[in-house]
Amino acid sequence: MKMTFRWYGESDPVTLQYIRQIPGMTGVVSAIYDIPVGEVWPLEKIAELKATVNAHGLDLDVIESVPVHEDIKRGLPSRDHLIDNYGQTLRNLAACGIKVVCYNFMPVFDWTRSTLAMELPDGSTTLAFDVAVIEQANLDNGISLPGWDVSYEPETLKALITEYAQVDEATLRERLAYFLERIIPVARDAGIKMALHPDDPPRSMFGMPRVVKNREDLAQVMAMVDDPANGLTLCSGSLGADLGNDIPSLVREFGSQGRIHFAHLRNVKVNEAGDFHETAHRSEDGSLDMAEIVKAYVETGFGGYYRPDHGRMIWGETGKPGYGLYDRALGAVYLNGLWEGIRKGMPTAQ
Ligand SMILES: [Mn+2]
Repeated sequence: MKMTFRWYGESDPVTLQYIRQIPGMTGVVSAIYDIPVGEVWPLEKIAELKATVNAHGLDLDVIESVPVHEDIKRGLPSRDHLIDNYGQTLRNLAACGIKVVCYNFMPVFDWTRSTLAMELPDGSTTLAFDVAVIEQANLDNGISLPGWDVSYEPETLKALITEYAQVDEATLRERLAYFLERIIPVARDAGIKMALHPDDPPRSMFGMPRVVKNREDLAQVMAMVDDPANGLTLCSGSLGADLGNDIPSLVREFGSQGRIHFAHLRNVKVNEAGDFHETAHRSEDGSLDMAEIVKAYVETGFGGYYRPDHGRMIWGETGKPGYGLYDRALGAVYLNGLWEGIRKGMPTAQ
């Protein structure tokens, strides 16, 4: 398996040089951020990004993410053209040597938190989700979410959420199937593995449907197009925000089928009500047993890409919430240790 780190491009305060200095780091996952969603990513821009990353001694094999245009999730007639564009983007990525594309199929918000800077007892800050705070926000008193305030005009957002609230899970699932039936053959022919990221958090909000939130959902998506190119980004922190999701068991089930192409590894502290906050990666700090998760990857012979996921803000660092350098680097080193310890304890495993 290959350890990677998310990098937000030239504007990211975490530089490629710093990332390369993290022990065991082989590459970054990144994206083209200045092309409007739905347009084809030009070959030259992808090649330029790849060359920049390679020049720092790192690989760029994984794209996170190529966003799915909202019209595809809304099932509008414009989706056919947008799916064609998505396919062309995949061909261009493949031409530049990209192997895996992460994406998600969440309506409107591709992650939701009630705060981006909850203070922990040690003075670090972290992203958190408080069910009551989210449920208080509704269309009548206005929905304003940290991290999303500038993404939509209030009226546009209200109309979009109202529309989705009429859509049931079965319908959203049909729209995902429509997308996959057209995109997976393109990905397969191009040599790209598609890796669907689960819903973050894995629950319905504001009456909108969610279809990638538990084992049953994942199995349904895999069956929509039964092809190894139709795979998963198994995000422990997203799925782990529902205590009913058994992450090691999901890794074993979908990993043994060769359907996990990208692993996000992070820990969350969750309570029975569904409130959670993100913690350091260590098992003792959160609700997930990270050693059991890594063990499941080792035992299923996982050979794909993985990365430490969000980190807290520590040591006075400022920057993009969840994506500072220090705590993610600590997470990477911790994961390296788990991986080495577990592998060496099992001489027959890869
Ligand atoms: Mn994730």
